[in-house]
Amino acid sequence: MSSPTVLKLGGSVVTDKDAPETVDDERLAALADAVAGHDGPLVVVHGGGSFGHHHASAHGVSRTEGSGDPAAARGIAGAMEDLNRAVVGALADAGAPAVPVHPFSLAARDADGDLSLPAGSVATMLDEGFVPVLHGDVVAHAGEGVTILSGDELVVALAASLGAERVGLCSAVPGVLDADGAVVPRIGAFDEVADALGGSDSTDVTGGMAAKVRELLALDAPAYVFDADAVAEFLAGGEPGTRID
Ligand code: IP8
Repeated sequence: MSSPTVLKLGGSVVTDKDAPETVDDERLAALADAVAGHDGPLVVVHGGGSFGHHHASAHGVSRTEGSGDPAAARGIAGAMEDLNRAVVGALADAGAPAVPVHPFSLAARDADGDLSLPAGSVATMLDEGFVPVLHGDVVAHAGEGVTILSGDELVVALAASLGAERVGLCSAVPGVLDADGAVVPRIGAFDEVADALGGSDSTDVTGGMAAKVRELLALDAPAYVFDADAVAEFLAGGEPGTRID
């Protein structure tokens, strides 16, 4: 298999984040057209948006706070399956050979929180010409029941194990922004953006981007952060938004 491209569609891009369990059909259809036009092996990962996050907070489950309640696991996993069905359906309607992959059935975390994600099934799907579509999910976590597995963690794990050629993160922002709100074109080391992203110890909102940049810097493949308008450019081999490598 030649090296695949890994593309994440952020939850805020494919859903209406303000309305529980609502797909942004128009935006999703436009993204699906861009994906269907791609030539070459491609893995798609999507986030939770107004599907997963709503159920995760209702059940008090996060990346570190687990739950042993099977109803919590079913509720979160079920909502994400619903969103995945919508994303796979839109990609199929646009002509992409998309197939669903549910990470809850594949992955696990050990007691230290480290993720194992066997990627053999995804690699074989790629060899067979499919576009596997994974999503943020719950994951069985030793000693915690289930915790949340984010789409970003999946992207990093898959890019490493599949030897990805390029990684794209499509989110609500046009790139990693500096303190003045301008897109940083290229990041080669965390120090270059530590101030703008709130340093290495911050958590939550800014910590999200800081943690993402750190993880993407650790990959062999170049990663790009861009918004929905730039997906076609990225898939055509262009360099939109922020390049991280
Ligand atoms: O939106 C979270 O994935 P993310 C998935 O990529 C759930 O952080 C289930 C909340």
